[in-house]
Amino acid sequence: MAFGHRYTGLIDRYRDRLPVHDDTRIISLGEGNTPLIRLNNIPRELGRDFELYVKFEGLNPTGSFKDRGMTMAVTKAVEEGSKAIICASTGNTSAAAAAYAARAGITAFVVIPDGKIAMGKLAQAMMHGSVVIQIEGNFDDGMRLVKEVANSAPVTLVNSVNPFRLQGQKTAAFEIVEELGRAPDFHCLPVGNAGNITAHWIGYSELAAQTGEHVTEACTFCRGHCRFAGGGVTGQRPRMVGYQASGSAPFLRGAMVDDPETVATAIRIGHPQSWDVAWKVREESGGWFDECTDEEILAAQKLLAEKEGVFCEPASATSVAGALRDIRNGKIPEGSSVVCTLTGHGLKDPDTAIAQSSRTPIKVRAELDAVTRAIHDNMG
Ligand code: AN7
Repeated sequence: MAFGHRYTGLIDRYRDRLPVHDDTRIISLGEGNTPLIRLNNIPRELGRDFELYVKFEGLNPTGSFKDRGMTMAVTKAVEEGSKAIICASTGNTSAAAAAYAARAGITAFVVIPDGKIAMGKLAQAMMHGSVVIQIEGNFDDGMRLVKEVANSAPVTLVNSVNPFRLQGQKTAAFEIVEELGRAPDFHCLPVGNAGNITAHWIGYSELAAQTGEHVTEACTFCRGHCRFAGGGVTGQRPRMVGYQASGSAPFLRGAMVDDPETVATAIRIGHPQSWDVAWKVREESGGWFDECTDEEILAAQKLLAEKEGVFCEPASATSVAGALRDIRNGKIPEGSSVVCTLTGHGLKDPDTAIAQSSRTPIKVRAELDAVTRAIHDNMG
């Protein structure tokens, strides 16, 4: 990078591929440009030959991939003259909405399930000055309510049903292809509303359209926003694999789930908003959906933290839990390149992390011999 070039966020970087004008006032916190980390220790211990990367979206400004969509949604809301935004959330969308609203100088209303969002996310929504409405219900109840409210009240809905959200989120696929020089063979994501898996497919599809041959059927995945609207694609794209938590796995059940439950509260969602389109992603990409138990999810979270130094939140680890299982059972063949999205940072949910850590702090007297003994006893 040349000296004096400041990274100013993904809209600025990809403005030719996003629905903005030259004079659009961009609301950004420098989101995007997250690291694609190649895992070393976990693959070595597995003894299989494959390239496994994690795209660490927890390093976005508010600690999750939601910032990619929120910079677009809030930029467009402001452009359209909106003075307030609203969302339902399992926590990360509300954190992002609160931060970008603060940046824009507008009001954010966030509707969250009472007692079911991680502490860090609640702290963010409160600290950024959003109006936090806790409902005695789950995310799906909140979603139903905000959709109705947004019909009558002067507020812009910024959940992923807002098409600008997915436009922002598709840029993660651009970054991956730029770094690898090609699309990976498999891309694994945790799935809640299935917005992010859809957004990635839009991104990969747009890139493939640039390099591949256009086919005649319409592109399902641009919703009229991409430059390639009206032309499908045949260029190289990954197989998209979506993993859900077993207690919240409508894509596995083939039907909505009314009482979703999982330790991975971010994906405690039973009525996905991108239901139809996500089935199309699976079909077009030749991918699949699968589920992981809470135990598998937490084990993967811990494995990443202990073996690779990467601390993601439980929901994010679902992608790695599922991918490792499918690498072991050969569904993902040896020699493949695999990208797993780590959607949010581990600091979001300190309670769950502390509860499942292998090591608890050792309490000793504040004296040299006590500290020395603690070191001796715990060497190696
Ligand atoms: C860490 O914040 O839906 O399949 O309200 O926070 O695009 O829904 C969060 C979702 C994965 C699932 N990982 O993404 C919300 C919300 C994390 C998340 C997902 C979420 P989608």
